[in-house]
Amino acid sequence: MESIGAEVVGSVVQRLPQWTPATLIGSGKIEEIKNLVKDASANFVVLDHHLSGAQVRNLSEILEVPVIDRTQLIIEIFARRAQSHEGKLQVELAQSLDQYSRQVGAWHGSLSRQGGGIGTRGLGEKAIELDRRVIRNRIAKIRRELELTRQHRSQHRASRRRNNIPNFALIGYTNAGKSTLMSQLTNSETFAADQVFATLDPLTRKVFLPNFPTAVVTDTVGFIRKLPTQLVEAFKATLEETDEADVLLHVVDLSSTEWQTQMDAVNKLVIEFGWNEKPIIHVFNKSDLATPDKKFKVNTYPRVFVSALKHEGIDDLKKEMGQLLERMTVEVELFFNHSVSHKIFDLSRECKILKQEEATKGIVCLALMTASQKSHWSDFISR
Ligand SMILES: Nc1nc2c(ncn2[C@@H]2O[C@H](COP(=O)(O)OP(=O)(O)OP(=O)(O)O)[C@@H](O)[C@H]2O)c(=O)[nH]1
Ligand SMILES: [Mg+2]
Repeated sequence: MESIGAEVVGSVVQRLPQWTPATLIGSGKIEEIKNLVKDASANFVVLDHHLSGAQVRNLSEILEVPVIDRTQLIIEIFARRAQSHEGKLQVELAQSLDQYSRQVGAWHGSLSRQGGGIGTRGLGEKAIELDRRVIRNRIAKIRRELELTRQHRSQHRASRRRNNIPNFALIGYTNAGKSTLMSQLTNSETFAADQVFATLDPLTRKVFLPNFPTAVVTDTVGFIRKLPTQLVEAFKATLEETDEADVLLHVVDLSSTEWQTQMDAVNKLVIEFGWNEKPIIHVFNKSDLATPDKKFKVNTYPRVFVSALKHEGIDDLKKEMGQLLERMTVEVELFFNHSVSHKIFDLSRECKILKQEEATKGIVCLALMTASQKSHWSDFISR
């Protein structure tokens, strides 16, 4: 809540054995919340559950303050963080998709209120139909615009791919310390802040690893439990960047009391996005704050304990990253005619050259290559 500059003045919990269609929660609970709102002079109420458009309206009417649900709160946070044109477009798409789904709810709501089915279409419904068309058009327009920025991005990606530089993607629960770790790994300034979703745009930088020529690291948007589907679609571009990654660095905030739940939430999303085939290094961060006993509870490998803030364990992490890439490579022999010997310079920037020898008509190189590097250099591979 602090993320939108709000302060929590009270909270109530209700387990729902059954729900009330018009308001989700029962009238007793509503009364309790209403008193709480009055006592604390609260400005608005957030429900950690999905609400239909009709439920939002009904609850706001009864409680006499604006009511938002979990999805709207998260989109609101995203909206406040979005900096770039693309980030703003993504938020706009999420908002429109959310609005659209609520309109669908409103339509069903109005139908049930009229007590009718087919053949009882009222005036209100026509207005809603019009609204829906406007939103649908807007969604289509934003999608087109986003598609353009995506194409632009994939061209960038293609040029990076031309170099075949191995790519690590930082993933993890929001606020785990991905951006802080990114700047420690790449000796750069990356925007890190103690707020959820500080990073909305993917960002890629070079990292220097022991035993490996070049690799890049991409910082991404943080994950959360029950990620609203509207946001998954809207932030697809960010996720696509991770799609391309050779290795994932799953950053976990070990100091959080929720670290296991957060880790599970991220693991679930990794499976949902189909990234579970990728090698993953688990990075347990904020070890400066974590109690020592927590380390013993960690039984995930490969793993590294670090404190991005205090620059502890960063070299261990780099070593692990380098070793993993090495394990992903095989020895390949390449032959370069004298006329193309300048290519060896490009090769040396991408992979480790173990041996280089003059032959009569050219130069023979022995290099360590990843699968994608092998396919890129296939013309020169002699064995
Ligand atoms: N004590 C401590 N704090 C850390 C450490 N690493 C990061 N932080 C703090 O944790 C907060 C979140 O860090 P970020 O790097 O912005 O986290 P993030 O994962 O990029 O967050 P999102 O972009 O919002 O997903 C910041 O206040 C950091 O200073 C650490 O090792 N120890
Ligand atoms: Mg970040």
